[in-house]
Amino acid sequence: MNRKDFLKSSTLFGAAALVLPTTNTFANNLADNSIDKLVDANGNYIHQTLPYSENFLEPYMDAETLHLHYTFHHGGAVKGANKDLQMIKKALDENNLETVDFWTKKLSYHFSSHILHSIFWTNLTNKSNLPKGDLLKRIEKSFGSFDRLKVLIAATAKNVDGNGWGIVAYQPYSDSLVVLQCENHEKLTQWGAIPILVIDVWEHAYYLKYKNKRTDFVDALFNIINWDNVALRLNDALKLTS
Ligand code: MN3
Repeated sequence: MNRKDFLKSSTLFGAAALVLPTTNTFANNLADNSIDKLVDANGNYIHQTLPYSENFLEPYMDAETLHLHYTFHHGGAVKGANKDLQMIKKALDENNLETVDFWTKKLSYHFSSHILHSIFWTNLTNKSNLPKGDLLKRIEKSFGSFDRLKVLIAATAKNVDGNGWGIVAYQPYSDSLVVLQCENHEKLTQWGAIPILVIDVWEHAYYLKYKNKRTDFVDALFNIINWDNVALRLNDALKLTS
Protein backbone atom coordinates (compact mmCIF):
# COMPACT_ATOMS: atom_id res chain seq x y z
CA MET A 1 0.00 0.00 0.00
CA ASN A 2 1.46 3.34 -0.94
CA ARG A 3 1.07 6.52 1.05
CA LYS A 4 -1.77 7.81 -1.10
CA ASP A 5 -3.75 4.61 -0.61
CA PHE A 6 -2.98 4.68 3.08
CA LEU A 7 -4.32 8.18 3.47
CA LYS A 8 -7.35 7.28 1.41
CA SER A 9 -8.11 4.12 3.40
CA SER A 10 -7.50 5.94 6.69
CA THR A 11 -10.10 8.49 5.73
CA LEU A 12 -12.53 5.77 4.73
CA PHE A 13 -11.87 3.88 7.93
CA GLY A 14 -12.56 6.96 9.95
CA ALA A 15 -15.90 7.44 8.28
CA ALA A 16 -16.92 3.80 8.09
CA ALA A 17 -15.81 2.58 11.51
CA LEU A 18 -19.29 2.89 12.90
CA VAL A 19 -20.94 0.51 10.52
CA LEU A 20 -18.37 -1.72 8.82
CA PRO A 21 -16.11 -4.48 10.08
CA THR A 22 -12.44 -3.51 10.16
CA THR A 23 -10.70 -4.31 6.92
CA ASN A 24 -8.06 -1.64 7.26
CA THR A 25 -4.55 -2.77 6.44
CA PHE A 26 -2.92 -1.40 9.56
CA ALA A 27 -5.25 -3.28 11.89
CA ASN A 28 -4.82 -6.45 9.85
CA ASN A 29 -1.04 -6.18 9.89
CA LEU A 30 -1.09 -5.85 13.64
CA ALA A 31 -3.41 -8.83 14.02
CA ASP A 32 -1.35 -10.99 11.63
CA ASN A 33 1.79 -10.22 13.58
CA SER A 34 -0.02 -11.05 16.83
CA ILE A 35 1.10 -7.72 18.25
CA ASP A 36 -2.35 -6.56 19.16
CA LYS A 37 -5.90 -6.91 18.02
CA LEU A 38 -8.15 -4.16 19.24
CA VAL A 39 -11.42 -4.89 17.44
CA ASP A 40 -13.42 -7.98 16.49
CA ALA A 41 -14.87 -8.78 13.06
CA ASN A 42 -17.90 -6.61 13.81
CA GLY A 43 -15.88 -3.53 14.72
CA ASN A 44 -16.46 -3.89 18.48
CA TYR A 45 -13.52 -3.22 20.76
CA ILE A 46 -12.03 -6.27 22.50
CA HIS A 47 -9.71 -6.61 25.46
CA GLN A 48 -6.98 -9.12 24.61
CA THR A 49 -5.40 -11.19 27.36
CA LEU A 50 -2.04 -10.00 28.63
CA PRO A 51 0.91 -11.54 26.77
CA TYR A 52 2.40 -12.71 30.12
CA SER A 53 1.50 -13.46 33.74
CA GLU A 54 0.84 -10.60 36.14
CA ASN A 55 4.13 -11.11 38.04
CA PHE A 56 6.20 -11.30 34.84
CA LEU A 57 7.51 -7.72 35.14
CA GLU A 58 8.46 -7.94 38.83
CA PRO A 59 10.21 -6.26 40.55
CA TYR A 60 10.02 -3.20 38.30
CA MET A 61 6.25 -3.44 37.88
CA ASP A 62 4.49 -5.28 40.70
CA ALA A 63 1.77 -7.85 40.07
CA GLU A 64 -0.94 -5.98 42.00
CA THR A 65 -0.41 -2.79 40.01
CA LEU A 66 -0.37 -4.72 36.76
CA HIS A 67 -3.58 -6.56 37.70
CA LEU A 68 -5.50 -3.40 38.60
CA HIS A 69 -4.08 -1.46 35.67
CA TYR A 70 -4.86 -4.09 33.05
CA THR A 71 -8.24 -5.18 34.45
CA PHE A 72 -9.86 -1.94 35.55
CA HIS A 73 -8.09 0.91 33.80
CA HIS A 74 -7.46 -0.67 30.39
CA GLY A 75 -10.58 -2.86 30.67
CA GLY A 76 -12.68 0.14 31.62
CA ALA A 77 -11.50 2.02 28.56
CA VAL A 78 -12.55 -0.88 26.30
CA LYS A 79 -16.03 -0.95 27.85
CA GLY A 80 -16.25 2.83 27.61
CA ALA A 81 -15.22 2.86 23.96
CA ASN A 82 -17.92 0.30 23.08
CA LYS A 83 -20.55 2.33 24.88
CA ASP A 84 -19.44 5.54 23.12
CA LEU A 85 -19.65 3.80 19.75
CA GLN A 86 -23.17 2.53 20.54
CA MET A 87 -24.30 5.99 21.62
CA ILE A 88 -23.03 7.54 18.37
CA LYS A 89 -24.83 4.84 16.37
CA LYS A 90 -28.01 5.46 18.37
CA ALA A 91 -27.79 9.19 17.75
CA LEU A 92 -27.47 8.55 14.01
CA ASP A 93 -30.29 5.96 14.01
CA GLU A 94 -32.59 8.35 15.83
CA ASN A 95 -31.36 11.40 13.96
CA ASN A 96 -30.85 13.12 17.28
CA LEU A 97 -27.40 14.67 17.24
CA GLU A 98 -27.74 16.84 20.31
CA THR A 99 -25.23 14.94 22.46
CA VAL A 100 -23.09 13.42 19.72
CA ASP A 101 -20.20 15.81 20.39
CA PHE A 102 -20.00 14.47 23.96
CA TRP A 103 -19.80 10.82 22.81
CA THR A 104 -17.33 11.63 20.07
CA LYS A 105 -15.04 13.24 22.62
CA LYS A 106 -15.47 10.27 24.95
CA LEU A 107 -14.65 7.83 22.15
CA SER A 108 -11.46 9.70 21.36
CA TYR A 109 -10.46 9.41 25.02
CA HIS A 110 -11.44 5.76 25.52
CA PHE A 111 -10.19 4.35 22.22
CA SER A 112 -6.90 6.25 22.54
CA SER A 113 -6.54 4.70 25.99
CA HIS A 114 -7.23 1.24 24.50
CA ILE A 115 -4.64 1.78 21.76
CA LEU A 116 -1.92 3.08 24.07
CA HIS A 117 -2.44 0.42 26.76
CA SER A 118 -2.41 -2.36 24.14
CA ILE A 119 0.94 -1.05 22.89
CA PHE A 120 2.26 -0.52 26.44
CA TRP A 121 1.86 -4.18 27.53
CA THR A 122 3.76 -5.52 24.55
CA ASN A 123 6.44 -2.81 24.85
CA LEU A 124 7.51 -4.46 28.14
CA THR A 125 9.40 -7.66 28.89
CA ASN A 126 11.36 -9.17 31.77
CA LYS A 127 14.73 -9.33 30.09
CA SER A 128 16.59 -6.20 29.14
CA ASN A 129 17.63 -5.71 25.53
CA LEU A 130 18.73 -2.81 23.37
CA PRO A 131 17.68 -1.32 20.04
CA LYS A 132 19.62 -2.62 17.06
CA GLY A 133 19.47 -2.77 13.26
CA ASP A 134 17.05 -0.45 11.46
CA LEU A 135 15.52 0.80 14.71
CA LEU A 136 18.90 1.91 16.05
CA LYS A 137 19.75 3.59 12.72
CA ARG A 138 16.44 5.45 12.76
CA ILE A 139 17.00 6.52 16.38
CA GLU A 140 20.48 7.82 15.53
CA LYS A 141 19.18 9.65 12.48
CA SER A 142 16.36 11.38 14.37
CA PHE A 143 17.98 12.02 17.76
CA GLY A 144 21.75 11.66 17.29
CA SER A 145 22.17 8.61 19.53
CA PHE A 146 20.24 6.09 21.64
CA ASP A 147 21.38 7.87 24.82
CA ARG A 148 19.99 11.16 23.56
CA LEU A 149 16.62 9.50 22.82
CA LYS A 150 16.59 7.98 26.32
CA VAL A 151 17.23 11.36 27.93
CA LEU A 152 14.53 12.98 25.80
CA ILE A 153 11.77 10.40 26.27
CA ALA A 154 12.51 10.09 30.01
CA ALA A 155 12.34 13.87 30.58
CA THR A 156 9.22 14.12 28.42
CA ALA A 157 7.40 11.33 30.32
CA LYS A 158 8.47 12.51 33.79
CA ASN A 159 7.22 16.05 33.13
CA VAL A 160 3.72 15.38 31.81
CA ASP A 161 1.30 17.77 33.54
CA GLY A 162 -1.12 15.52 35.41
CA ASN A 163 -2.00 12.23 33.70
CA GLY A 164 -0.56 11.21 30.37
CA TRP A 165 2.09 9.41 28.38
CA GLY A 166 5.56 9.82 26.95
CA ILE A 167 5.50 8.49 23.39
CA VAL A 168 8.02 7.67 20.67
CA ALA A 169 6.25 7.61 17.31
CA TYR A 170 7.03 7.22 13.65
CA GLN A 171 5.85 10.35 11.83
CA PRO A 172 5.31 9.47 8.14
CA TYR A 173 4.89 13.09 7.02
CA SER A 174 8.48 13.89 8.07
CA ASP A 175 9.76 10.31 7.73
CA SER A 176 11.29 10.54 11.20
CA LEU A 177 10.90 9.35 14.77
CA VAL A 178 9.36 11.92 17.09
CA VAL A 179 8.84 12.19 20.84
CA LEU A 180 5.41 13.30 22.01
CA GLN A 181 4.16 14.42 25.41
CA CYS A 182 0.56 13.21 25.56
CA GLU A 183 -1.94 14.50 28.12
CA ASN A 184 -4.73 12.12 29.13
CA HIS A 185 -4.74 9.61 26.24
CA GLU A 186 -5.60 11.69 23.24
CA LYS A 187 -4.13 15.18 23.51
CA LEU A 188 -0.98 16.71 22.01
CA THR A 189 -0.42 14.27 19.17
CA GLN A 190 0.85 15.12 15.69
CA TRP A 191 -1.62 13.88 13.06
CA GLY A 192 -0.38 10.74 11.33
CA ALA A 193 2.12 9.78 14.04
CA ILE A 194 2.14 6.03 14.80
CA PRO A 195 3.22 5.22 18.38
CA ILE A 196 5.95 2.55 18.68
CA LEU A 197 6.97 3.03 22.34
CA VAL A 198 4.64 4.37 25.02
CA ILE A 199 5.26 5.10 28.70
CA ASP A 200 2.19 5.35 30.92
CA VAL A 201 2.69 7.98 33.63
CA TRP A 202 -0.84 8.06 34.98
CA GLU A 203 -0.66 7.66 38.75
CA HIS A 204 -2.46 4.29 38.49
CA ALA A 205 0.61 2.96 36.64
CA TYR A 206 2.98 3.39 39.59
CA TYR A 207 1.45 4.72 42.81
CA LEU A 208 1.18 1.44 44.78
CA LYS A 209 4.89 0.71 44.46
CA TYR A 210 6.56 4.03 43.68
CA LYS A 211 4.17 6.35 45.60
CA ASN A 212 4.74 9.91 44.37
CA LYS A 213 8.10 9.08 42.74
CA ARG A 214 7.15 9.13 39.08
CA THR A 215 10.78 9.77 38.20
CA ASP A 216 11.88 6.49 39.83
CA PHE A 217 9.14 4.61 37.99
CA VAL A 218 10.16 5.99 34.58
CA ASP A 219 13.84 5.22 35.27
CA ALA A 220 12.91 1.67 36.36
CA LEU A 221 10.89 1.07 33.19
CA PHE A 222 14.06 1.29 31.12
CA ASN A 223 15.02 -2.10 32.61
CA ILE A 224 12.01 -3.78 31.02
CA ILE A 225 11.48 -2.10 27.64
CA ASN A 226 11.19 -4.66 24.87
CA TRP A 227 13.12 -2.94 22.08
CA ASP A 228 12.45 -5.92 19.81
CA ASN A 229 8.76 -5.08 20.03
CA VAL A 230 9.50 -1.42 19.34
CA ALA A 231 11.49 -2.53 16.26
CA LEU A 232 8.59 -4.69 15.07
CA ARG A 233 6.23 -1.75 15.43
CA LEU A 234 8.57 0.55 13.52
CA ASN A 235 8.80 -2.05 10.78
CA ASP A 236 5.00 -2.23 10.52
CA ALA A 237 4.70 1.57 10.48
CA LEU A 238 7.27 1.83 7.69
CA LYS A 239 5.60 -0.91 5.64
CA LEU A 240 2.25 0.76 6.07
CA THR A 241 3.36 4.17 4.92
CA SER A 242 6.00 3.38 2.26
MN1 MN3 B 1 -2.81 3.36 32.26
